[in-house]
Amino acid sequence: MVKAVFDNFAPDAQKDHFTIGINDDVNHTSLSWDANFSVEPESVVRAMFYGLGADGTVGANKNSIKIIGENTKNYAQGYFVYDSKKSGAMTVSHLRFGPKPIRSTYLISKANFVACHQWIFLERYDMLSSLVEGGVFLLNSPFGANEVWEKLPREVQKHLIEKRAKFYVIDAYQVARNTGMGSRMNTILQTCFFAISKVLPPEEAIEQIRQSIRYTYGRKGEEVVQKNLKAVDETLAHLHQVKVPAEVTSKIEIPAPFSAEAPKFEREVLGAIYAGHGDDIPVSAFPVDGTFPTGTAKWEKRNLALDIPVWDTKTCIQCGKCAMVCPHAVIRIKVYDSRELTGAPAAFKSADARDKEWQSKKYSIQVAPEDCTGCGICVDICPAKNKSETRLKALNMEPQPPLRYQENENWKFFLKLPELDRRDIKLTTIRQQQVQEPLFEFSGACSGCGETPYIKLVSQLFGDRAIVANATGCSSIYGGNLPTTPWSKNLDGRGPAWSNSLFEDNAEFGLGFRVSVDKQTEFARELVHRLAPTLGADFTNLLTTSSQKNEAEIYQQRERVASLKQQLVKIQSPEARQLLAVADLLVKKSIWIVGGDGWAYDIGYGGLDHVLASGLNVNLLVLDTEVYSNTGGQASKSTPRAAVAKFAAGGKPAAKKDLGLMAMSYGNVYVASVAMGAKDEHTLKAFLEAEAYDGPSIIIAYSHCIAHGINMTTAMSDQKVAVDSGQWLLYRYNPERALAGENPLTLDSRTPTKKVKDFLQQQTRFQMLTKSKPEDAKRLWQLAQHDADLRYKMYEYLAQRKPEPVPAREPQPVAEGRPDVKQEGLQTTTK
Ligand SMILES: Cc1ncc(C[n+]2csc(CCOP(=O)(O)OP(=O)(O)O)c2C)c(N)n1
Ligand code: SF4
Ligand code: SF4
Repeated sequence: MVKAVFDNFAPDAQKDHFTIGINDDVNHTSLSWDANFSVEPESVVRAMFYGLGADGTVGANKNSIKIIGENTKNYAQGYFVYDSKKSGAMTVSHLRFGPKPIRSTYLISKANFVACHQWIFLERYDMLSSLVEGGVFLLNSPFGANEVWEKLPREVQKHLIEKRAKFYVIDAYQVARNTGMGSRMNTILQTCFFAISKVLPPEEAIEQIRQSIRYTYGRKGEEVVQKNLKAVDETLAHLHQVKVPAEVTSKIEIPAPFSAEAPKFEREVLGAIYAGHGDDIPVSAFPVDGTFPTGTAKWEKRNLALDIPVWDTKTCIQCGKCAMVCPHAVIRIKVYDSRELTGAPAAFKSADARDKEWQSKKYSIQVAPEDCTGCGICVDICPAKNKSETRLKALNMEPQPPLRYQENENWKFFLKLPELDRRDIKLTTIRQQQVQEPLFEFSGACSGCGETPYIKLVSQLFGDRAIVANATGCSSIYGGNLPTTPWSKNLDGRGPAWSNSLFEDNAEFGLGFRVSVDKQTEFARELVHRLAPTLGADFTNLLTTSSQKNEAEIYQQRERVASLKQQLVKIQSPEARQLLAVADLLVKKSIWIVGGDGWAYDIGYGGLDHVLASGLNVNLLVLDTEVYSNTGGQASKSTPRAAVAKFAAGGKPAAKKDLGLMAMSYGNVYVASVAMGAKDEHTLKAFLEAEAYDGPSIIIAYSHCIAHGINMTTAMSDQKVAVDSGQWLLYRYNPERALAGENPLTLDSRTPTKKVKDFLQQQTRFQMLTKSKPEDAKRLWQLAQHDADLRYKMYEYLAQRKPEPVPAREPQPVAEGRPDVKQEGLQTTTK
């Protein structure tokens, strides 16, 4: 839990300036705010605002503090409480204003103003328990003043009646839509606060908001300013007081945080944390060894989407692209026998499977309506147009609320349909591969995140035998932030094992997994050999030498290991007991070392380089957002020239570091540079090759991010411009090809057909400079074009070079203390 504190923000009488104290990283469990503290002077306005991460609530409240602190005699204070999930989690702003210095160094527990900026919170949090008698409740509601009462949960009605609350509603989303603000409703609700609370005379407050809009959004252009001003003007006409009836009439109950179907630990511990009651859980309730169950994000129904995709079975060409790009693994595909449709809900959709190899099977695409974030990426990427109505595709966004319950039933039915046998799925085409079950689902990444589709792909392809080392960054936050994790398991209980060590040592951490797995595999093989007289020569041979290079062979090895374990329990010997403990290590494991560019290019680079040089069989995945995304967008060595980022406010003066080229210089490292939105089949091929390569592999994956200042809905298809302009290259460097006498480098990008500026002008991170420093922007944009031209020519040259004959592969350098690997070299490491 992180709190930023703006304490006692008020004019300093003597010096005529303002002081702000910012106190980050305050662990709120160390503070107490029990009832004794909550006796505060009546003259203090105590307001709590419940918002959604990145919906602008916190920003608007900081702005309100400034307005009050600068323009009234009041002192102002703010605490901002948010968990460390990515945007989309709840934020609570605690604001105090009063005529005297505010000494309350704790959160508000008795508020006289509570604002709920998201309707969905009503069924998740008991927000009104902190409202004092006669207090105000402001609700952003899709229902008007006349109909809202019946839509409230019983508990909320009860609070409003018992506390004799003044209740106001506004459909802020509607005002935002009408005024061209999209879904940004922060200034609208801020206006409501000033209008109701009267901390300032309303006209004066509104003038102050107007001024701060001009100041804050001026850089973004007059159009943005005008939209915000219009939103403020329209607000008061849509703000209505609701007459609170005398009786509770609602039949709607606030549901338990996690469904009753969830296991006990998930319900009682993780569910309680999710509901905000983590401080009440005794330490004894937590796992002693720090391991937590996986597959828990599925209980956390965030219900964020205003609109969700709806499938048109007739228009769909069954390409699988929607499932591939979905950042949250929310849209899924299954192929199954028609008899499975018995008992399907009436609204459940299916079509005949089109793929020749799936003749006579049924095909369904289904969305989890309460897990979808409404990002719209799947619809944007869908290539199938409805011929009779060209504005429509095979997927179209439609309002979620009327579909929620029906699609929930459909989702539950869909989950029960059997998965296709992994051995029967052709992995080289997306249309088939995307049928694989994702074992990374419903992550709390920002809506539309560009990193998560790559991780999901790893989980589909190798998840049932993967071990993941995760560097700190967005991927560790949405990957394993309490209380839940999106890393999950299949029906057989197999799924990735995941851990996060540090930002700076992740590559070494993952290398340790490899070394440890190899050692245990070696020990298991040794024990099998010792037991050969009992197990039989053929079985011993198969168990210890199977190459396990595809799903069918892995399946066979799992069968062998299962049979081995059955035999071992009957053998009374120390070897048998020891082998039982390590027998699972006879099945190939896939080691993934995952992190962002801040880790890979900068802070973890030394370790990453060491791991690449080790020759050991690991797969490094660099989620390249070209900034430190998790901490708010600081420049890394990956940041391209001309981009504005923190620590590069005047535009990054230097070119992006070529990490791929550096890795290639070893000669024995598999290197790929991919951009899923530009060429998805290429991404798939690179992931398969990297994992199959018996040595170190590194994939550098272009990942769009909210930090780029882009339209996230079209971000995947916009990746094409990055590649078409030469700003991002697609290539694969496969040392196996060198061994076969071919050039190891394949340049998969075609000669650029667009200019770099076509890419740069799509993104605020580049455009900002054209407004603030046009001359610098011009120079840096020219240099960026030059960078791209040079890079393309160099890679073209390298890829066209006649290959030099390569001598037979030498044993690779290995870490000391690894005699097993030293003897046998690269070939012997297991995956
Ligand atoms: C040694 C160290 N320095 C700084 C941090 C704070 N920190 C956590 S995540 C992060 C940014 C990660 O950026 P990146 O690796 O690019 O991953 P992204 O968030 O973009 O996915 C930073 C600076 C840390 N955890 N450890
Ligand atoms: S709208 Fe976004 S989250 Fe929802 S299914 Fe489509 S891609 Fe996934
Ligand atoms: S990479 Fe960007 S979009 Fe994805 S979770 Fe991080 S900040 Fe959000």
